Amino acid sequence: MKPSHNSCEAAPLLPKMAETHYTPLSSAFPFVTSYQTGCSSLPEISRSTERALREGKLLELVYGIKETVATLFQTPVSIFVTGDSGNGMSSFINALRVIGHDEDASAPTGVVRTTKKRTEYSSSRFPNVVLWDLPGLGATAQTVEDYVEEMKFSTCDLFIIIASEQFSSSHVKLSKVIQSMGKRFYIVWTKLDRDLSTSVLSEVRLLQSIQENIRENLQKEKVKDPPIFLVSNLDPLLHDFPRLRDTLHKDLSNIRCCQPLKTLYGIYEKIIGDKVAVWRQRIANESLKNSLGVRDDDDMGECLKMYRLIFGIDDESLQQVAQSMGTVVMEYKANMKSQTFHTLRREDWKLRLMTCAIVNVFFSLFRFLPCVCCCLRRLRHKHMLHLVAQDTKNILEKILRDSIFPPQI
Ligand SMILES: Nc1nc2c(ncn2[C@@H]2O[C@H](COP(=O)(O)OP(=O)(O)OP(=O)(O)O)[C@@H](O)[C@H]2O)c(=O)[nH]1
Ligand SMILES: [Mg+2]
Repeated sequence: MKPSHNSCEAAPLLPKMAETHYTPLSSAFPFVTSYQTGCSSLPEISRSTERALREGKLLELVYGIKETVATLFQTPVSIFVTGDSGNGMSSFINALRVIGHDEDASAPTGVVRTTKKRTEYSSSRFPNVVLWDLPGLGATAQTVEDYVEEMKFSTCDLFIIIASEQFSSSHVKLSKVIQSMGKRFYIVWTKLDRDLSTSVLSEVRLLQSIQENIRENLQKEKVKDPPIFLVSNLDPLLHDFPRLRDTLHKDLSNIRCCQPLKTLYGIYEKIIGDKVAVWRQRIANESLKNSLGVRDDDDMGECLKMYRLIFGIDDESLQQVAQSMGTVVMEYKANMKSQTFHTLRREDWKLRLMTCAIVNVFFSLFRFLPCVCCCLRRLRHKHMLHLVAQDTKNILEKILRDSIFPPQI
């Protein structure tokens, strides 16, 4: 008999998109890098996942999460490419798009000051991303504050600061301002081909000294370590370009998904909390045999199976989830305490204590005192319920993480 879920029904927790407010990122969703993003909307589809979770239908929940993530992946993202004039910003945009400087769609480049107003570019390699080529900072007498205002830095999701020849005070100031806005940024050192051809140092030593110089300058102004990439715009597939593209793809996923999915995880935690509260009431007030649908409410192994079924983390559901996520079930079971009653006891000292031999003897001795036995039974059940709920949260967190970055098997 499947346990009833009716009493767990509640109104949807997710407000309409326009009404949704999101808290800043925190360690509550540990898999994401903590930085502010421009994207914060959660598609309506995610509402269906709330219902699935309430009903303990994990596979339906996975489908909903996948649809949600697919929609979030289409969120437009703005990347600003900034730096001192002549550092190679426009050339970098062309290199990132892997197009030649003489192609029609390329950003104009030149030895004299070339980019005079913000211009947007796109690339099929980064769908729904706008790459903004900005006029260089050093070209005018304006302050960094005026530049930030004029270029509309607040509308940007991720910044790429371009430097070459020297890491100047303008680069440090830009880094500081962007850090204070809580936004993600990279430092990209260009014209590495020139450095390599003119330097007396070995290649390894030269790369090290450029990185160290950038880090020292930033540390003096208390700017935390951003990712640093050393490239030549003449070789868009060499040096740090592959690593840069990789990092960018990961950060784009984070920018688009982390805030909404963190919100979703918060909602799931609340639903699980509500479900636990309902079942605690049942444990306190009802006959467990009836509400759980078990033959013997002292058979902890059988009861555990029913609790796992209630939360949708039974073996069959986990198998289906793993299949749908394109991975093996052990991925989801590996860190799960409640695989069996034996593993749960092994992992949890409180449950071990509640079900140890002495307590069991006490249990059989006081069989004629139903109040005492009933009290102990309820304690055991409430604790087991709590442990299964905790496993459910961990599994949900993994599903959310895997839906952004699929596990490699
Ligand atoms: N050797 C070499 N030259 C580069 C590289 N990147 C850019 N350049 C050259 O540097 C000059 C300036 O490049 P741009 O991309 O126009 O620089 P920018 O920062 O956009 O400059 P403005 O638009 O004028 O502010 C051009 O002559 C480019 O060909 C590079 O990686 N290696
Ligand atoms: Mg330019």
